[in-house]
Amino acid sequence: MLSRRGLIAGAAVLGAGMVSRVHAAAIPEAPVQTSPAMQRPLMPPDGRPYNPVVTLNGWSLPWRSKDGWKEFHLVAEPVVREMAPGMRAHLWGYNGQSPGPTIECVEGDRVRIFVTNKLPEHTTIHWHGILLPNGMDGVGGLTQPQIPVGKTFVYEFQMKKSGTFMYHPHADEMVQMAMGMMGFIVVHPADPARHRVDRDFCFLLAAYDIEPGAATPKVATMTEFNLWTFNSRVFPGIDHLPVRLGDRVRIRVGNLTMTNHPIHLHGYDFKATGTDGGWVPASAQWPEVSIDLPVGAMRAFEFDAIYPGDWALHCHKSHHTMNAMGHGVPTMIGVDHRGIAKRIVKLVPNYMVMGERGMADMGEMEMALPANTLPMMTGQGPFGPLEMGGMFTVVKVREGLARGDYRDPGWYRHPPGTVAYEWKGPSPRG
Ligand SMILES: [Cu+2]
Repeated sequence: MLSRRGLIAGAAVLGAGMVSRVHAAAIPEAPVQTSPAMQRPLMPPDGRPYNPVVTLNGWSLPWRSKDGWKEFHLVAEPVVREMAPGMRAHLWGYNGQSPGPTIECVEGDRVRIFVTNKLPEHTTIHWHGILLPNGMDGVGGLTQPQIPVGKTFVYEFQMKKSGTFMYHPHADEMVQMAMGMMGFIVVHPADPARHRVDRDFCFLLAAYDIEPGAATPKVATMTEFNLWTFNSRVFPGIDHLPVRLGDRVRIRVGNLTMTNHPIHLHGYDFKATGTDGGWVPASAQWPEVSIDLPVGAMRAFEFDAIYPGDWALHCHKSHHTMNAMGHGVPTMIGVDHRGIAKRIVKLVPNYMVMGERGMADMGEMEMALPANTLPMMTGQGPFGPLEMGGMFTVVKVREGLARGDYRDPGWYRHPPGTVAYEWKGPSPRG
């Protein structure tokens, strides 16, 4: 059994040596998720009740209750993440996925998190936004020794307040975060009636630089990323958000990229109700239709889903709704380059000229791409190509969905006479 002194001393003392010698049998198993599909919300099997969140293209980590503690086990390791059908990235993550599983618990819970390092280098975990003892803060070299390769460290703290937080390494950060190491933490209110919503979604923003045809991110990239992701997925691989008409909806977003992302929801106005600092009092909430996610921050926003339809949810930086190959393409709008193209094709048989009328053609073009590469603009909607990529998905508000049903309800069927239509009268002059 853990001594009282061991409990207090925490990570530094409960190094891998002690854990493996004394507590080997006590380490909870580390569940692994191999599918990038959204898993059903994890209803708490024990402990105090709460309304679980849904992680886009992700899952929540099961725990074990032991002597008044909730015990979780994270394994830092290389993973293969499908970013969208047709492209797999070689990332680093936790328990089989990047991002790692969402950790859910309740305000007041005492949590013990075992962290096993199966990476090729040392790591730590920092618990972003959580109020905890200094020695549990996870800053390698500052508050604890690094977790060596092959070792397990233990973090123990009590969740002082509810809210939206995240975890990520504080060791060789540039590399480890560029490789996808991050995860979500949701601490539910002790009273489940407080801040209650019907559907509670969460995802992290992450950016990668993976050359077309390659699978491993370039870790030294600072600004020129080419894959802008929700939970390490890009459109059209990002889960849609199925919502029952009338539901109160919360969307929690965290930003672990190196730039800001104005996340825009169509069809609704909403209010920011939380940050990683805590809940925003009602008197301080104002209406928005876009919410800017600063670097290293979380935002939660809420709305009543009273308008049925398929409503786009995306980053408003237009380069962030494209996939790789979007850069280095000259602007050719208005340039008649047919003559030039003919001459180039004689020299370079597969040369393709594009962009004379804008770049929308690319959305429907079947271009030859290197293996393991997604088109820059892609996706099919009920009316044709969507011409999107990157940070784009759809909130699907529908009548008659069952509570807790997160299956894709298909495309919205617009009532007759409610879709923009072609003018069939006389042509305008000019
Ligand atoms: Cu963005």
